[in-house]
Order: sequence, then structure tokens, then C-alpha cells
Amino acid sequence: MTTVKELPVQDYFTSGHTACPGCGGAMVARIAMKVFGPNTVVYHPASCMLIFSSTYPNNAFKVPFLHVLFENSAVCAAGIKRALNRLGKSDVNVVAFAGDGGTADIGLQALSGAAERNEDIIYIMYDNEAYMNTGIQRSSSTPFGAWTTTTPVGSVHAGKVEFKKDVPRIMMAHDVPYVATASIAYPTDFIKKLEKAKAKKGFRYLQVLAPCPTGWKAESSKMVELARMAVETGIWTLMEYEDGKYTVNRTPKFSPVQDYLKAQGRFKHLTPEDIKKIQDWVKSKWEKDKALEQVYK
Ligand SMILES: Cc1ncc(C[n+]2csc(CCOP(=O)(O)OP(=O)(O)O)c2C)c(N)n1
Ligand SMILES: [Mg+2]
Repeated sequence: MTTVKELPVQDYFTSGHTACPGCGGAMVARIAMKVFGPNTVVYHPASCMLIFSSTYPNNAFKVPFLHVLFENSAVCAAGIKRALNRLGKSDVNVVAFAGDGGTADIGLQALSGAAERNEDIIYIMYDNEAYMNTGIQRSSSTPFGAWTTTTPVGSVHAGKVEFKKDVPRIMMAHDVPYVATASIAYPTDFIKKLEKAKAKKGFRYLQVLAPCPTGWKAESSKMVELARMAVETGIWTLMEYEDGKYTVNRTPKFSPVQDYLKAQGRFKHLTPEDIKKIQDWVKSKWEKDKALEQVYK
């Protein structure tokens, strides 16, 4: 298993990008590109990552890079892969990096279509849990209770009233060869999953928790710690669905969700009742995860 220290020194997502200090998305790109290497084509829909990696005429990705529309990342990446196959270059990794808005909402139909056809691409959703690039609007991947500009804290509602959409489970329902979640706080687990995704054929989906200092209203220096707390509270499950088998990769410590929530300004308005609701949600999610291990073994 490759550790962080064993990763190549060479970067294919380089310094000079314009991400905020502490940006989880930039960490996702850097680690992933070290694993994928130079024989890779990257596709981006509209997102923070598109903007911070490529401000014309510069680009922090040292591989061919394409940007088309917000809603069709998976389909465009699939088209690129098919074209490369026609040219006899079937060994090129074609990777789409998209945000949660571009994946869980606006790109979901393209994602589903590409997964159903088992297109030979790797799709990475870096999940910062809102539309950050356009000023922090809620997505279906925003968690319950979070403040965003479109889930304001007022007298009727306080933050988002719905729970987070479970995109990994939607992808599992497509029975693709590989679905996994990761967190930037567990790089060895993330690297292992990237290596597996790279080695496999067919549709591969990774969803990585990528905290955002601007949208989560926390210090840049706290981003990795938050990504760790999300896992240790049980809010974020590290899982894998590989060739029909479901595995939870880490049993959390189940530390109180309050520790995670209170460390972020986006949750500072939560009442004890809201926090209990989230704690109960974690419990029922864990029960579902354990049940899935029994169903898909
Ligand atoms: C069809 C379309 N609608 C809206 C936009 C504006 N837009 C650009 S980036 C973005 C937010 C993207 O959010 P997400 O996918 O979560 O990525 P993040 O910025 O959070 O990294 C939006 C709404 C667009 N470019 N195209
Ligand atoms: Mg986002």
C-alpha cells in the first residue's frame, strides 16, 4: 500500500493555482494527480476547482485539460475516452473532477447515463457540500442544518432542512465496478482507493470529503482536522463498493457530533434538538451501512 511519503515527488497539479489556503479540493487534486500521473486527461465542469486551477492563460494541471459545461462532465469524459480508444490510446486515464453541485444536482443525469453504460472513466466528486464558487448556495449534498446563502438562518428555518443526498448509494444502484468514499484526512485510504480506481476498467466513482474554509466558516488550518472529525463522529463513512461487495473501511470512534458541528460557523446556530437529530441520523446511517455489508458481501 502506497503511503503519502512514497508518492512521487513530481506533481501534475502544481503550485501556482489560486485555491484558498486550506482548500480541501486542491488537496484532492494534488494527491489524485500524483497517483494518476502524466498519462491522464482531466475534465472539469464549472466549479471552484475549474477556476482555481485554470485562469487563462495559466493552468496548474500539467496534463491535457478540458472544460465544457456544468451538467455533462461524465458524458464529456466518456466521449474523450471513446475518442482516445479510436486513436489507439486506450491506456490513457480519463478523469472528471466535479463538485457536489455539478454531481449530486446538475450533472446527475449525465453521471447516471455514463454509469449505466459502464463508460471507462474515473469520476471524482470533491464534496465541499455547497455551490462554493458562486458564493455558497445549498446543494443536495449540503448536510442538514448547515447555513448557506439559500438556506439562511431565520425565524422559520435555521439552515438546510433536508439531510444530505447519498450519491454513493445511487452509484451503487448502477452496479458499476467501483464506488468509494474518502476523506482528505485519511490520505493512505484515499491513495489506496485512487490506485484501485486507476487499475480497474469501466465506470469508477469516488466521492471525497473536501472541507472549504470559506463555506464552512472555519480556519484554513482546521480543514484536515474537520475532515478527520467528520469520519470519527460517523458523519462521513469511509466505504467501498467493489465488484458487488460493500465494505466499511473504518469503524468510527463515534465521538459526539457536537464537536464537529461547533467547530464550524455554518452550524453555529444549531439548537440542542438539531444536534440530537444529527446524532440520531448518524446512528441510523451506521445501521444501514452495517446492513449493506450483509447484503453485498
Ligand atoms: C448551467 C450553469 N449554471 C450555473 C453556473 C454557475 N456556476 C458556476 S460554478 C457553480 C457552483 C459549482 O458548485 P459545485 O459543483 O459544488 O463546485 P464548487 O464550486 O463548490 O467547488 C455555479 C452555480 C454555470 N456555470 N453553468
Ligand atoms: Mg461544492
